[in-house]
Amino acid sequence: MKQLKNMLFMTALAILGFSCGKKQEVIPLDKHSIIPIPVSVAPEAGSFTLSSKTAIVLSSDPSQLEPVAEYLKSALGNLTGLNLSIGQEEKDNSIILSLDAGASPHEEGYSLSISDKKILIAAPAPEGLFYGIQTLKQLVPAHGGSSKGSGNQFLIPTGTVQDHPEYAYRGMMLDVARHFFSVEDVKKLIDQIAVYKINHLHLHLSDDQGWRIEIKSWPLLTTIGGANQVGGGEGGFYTQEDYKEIVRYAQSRFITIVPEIDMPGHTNSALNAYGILNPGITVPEKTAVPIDRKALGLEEDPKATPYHTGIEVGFSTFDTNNPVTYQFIDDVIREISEMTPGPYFHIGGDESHVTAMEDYIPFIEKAQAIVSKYGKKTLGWDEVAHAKLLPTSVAQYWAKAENAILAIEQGSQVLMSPAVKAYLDMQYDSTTHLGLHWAAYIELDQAYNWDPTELEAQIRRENILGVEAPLWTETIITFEDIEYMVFPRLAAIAEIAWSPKNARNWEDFRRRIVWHGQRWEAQGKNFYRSPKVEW
Ligand code: TNX
Repeated sequence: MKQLKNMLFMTALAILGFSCGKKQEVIPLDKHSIIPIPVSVAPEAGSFTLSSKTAIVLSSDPSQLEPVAEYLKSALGNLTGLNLSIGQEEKDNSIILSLDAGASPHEEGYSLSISDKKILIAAPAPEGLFYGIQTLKQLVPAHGGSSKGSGNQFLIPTGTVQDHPEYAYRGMMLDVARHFFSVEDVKKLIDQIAVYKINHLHLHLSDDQGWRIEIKSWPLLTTIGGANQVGGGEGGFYTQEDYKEIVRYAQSRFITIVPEIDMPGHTNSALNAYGILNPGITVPEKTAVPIDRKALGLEEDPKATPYHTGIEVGFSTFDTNNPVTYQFIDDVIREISEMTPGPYFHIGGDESHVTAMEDYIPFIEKAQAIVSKYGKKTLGWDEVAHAKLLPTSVAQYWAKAENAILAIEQGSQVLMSPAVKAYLDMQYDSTTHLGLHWAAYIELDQAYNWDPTELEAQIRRENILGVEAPLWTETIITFEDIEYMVFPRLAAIAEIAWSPKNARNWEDFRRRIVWHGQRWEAQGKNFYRSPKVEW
């Protein structure tokens, strides 16, 4: 009923807008629904008219500005149906993009100034312009899809926004190992999370059930190790070309790909392919499926393990005492690092329950040294803090605060992903048809109402690199499943990562998210209508 009323109201508004042209209602800038909430917003009385006459103007080095200008053009086109021109000549009714070192003291910051005659987005670097564009998109009164405008006029409130992120690392993780997701799905997700100024996408590329990235020097990893998933089935993998395509696409949205190869545990898919890496582990009998190597024209490999089609964890490990294991991880880390422009390589390191601690520690230290050798910094789940970490290494806090504190005592920073708050695979409540609940049920208010600096006295602001929300995919099969678990919670986590603590407020977030729900609905996104929100 409420939805019907809303629809009638919106239709009435739209008719009013179309027939009266300029008399459309403008929501003033201080009543905005911007997520993540900006550092400062100063409204003015008035509006800018976005129409087919609006031009996008590049006011500094066009080679640096063109890609963001093209993004802006296509984003505004999708929302409104307008086809804006891009040029270098400034006139009335322009959206000006300007690289300007003075626009913000922060390297990722931006300023957005909207007057009756022009919109100026200025930033010291292209990523700042991109973030300014995300903010501007949220001020456009059209949602795309069925709520696209029809070549008319769109009024944007005047005023200024000054903004920059709280944390340098604002991330999401997608587990493509339990279930595989196509390059197209990953690109769609990249577009959706870029809206919320997320700048890292961590890909969990290997686990017991599947190996998802081509390694040229160990080809069976994908032909054998990639051909399985939770529940059994064909699995899948990225060729190196696919991976490079994902990296390039992410770069165009100012998102850094963080590749993870989980080790020494969570490695059954590598042991499916190469028995030589196996110290003698087996797969839980209930979920083991034998592999027919003959059918693939391969020799028998008695030490190779069967597929694991279940979701139990902690039973697998590499043979940490065999030199071949280190040749193997050297090749894997080298090949992936060569394709990865970002600074991090994630070595996993979680839940290695069958690796003795005296084997685990030197293994992590050797893996860390190989990551350094290939020019990357090590990221690892919080257990890696048992080893001697380099100061450049980062521990990802998911389970144990004492591990995070161990890392901090060694001079490392931590990435905050507390499972009880930030895990996107946790059910919203006991009725959620997807997800797990071993850590908690996480409703939208619980995903929002926490701060990384308030969990433990010893984890202080300066120890925190940023925040990441992981999506494990034991129960997640389709892209619609991803959307359901990610939205709206990722918007909450993104605000924790971007916005200053004192600007955040649940009641206000709860109001602002409604507008996002309308846009998601117009775009056909399968999001969770949390009962905590009056959608
Ligand atoms: C724990 S979180 C895991 C994953 C599972 C996840 C399910 C972490 C570092 N390890 O292997 O997928 O729980 O919620």
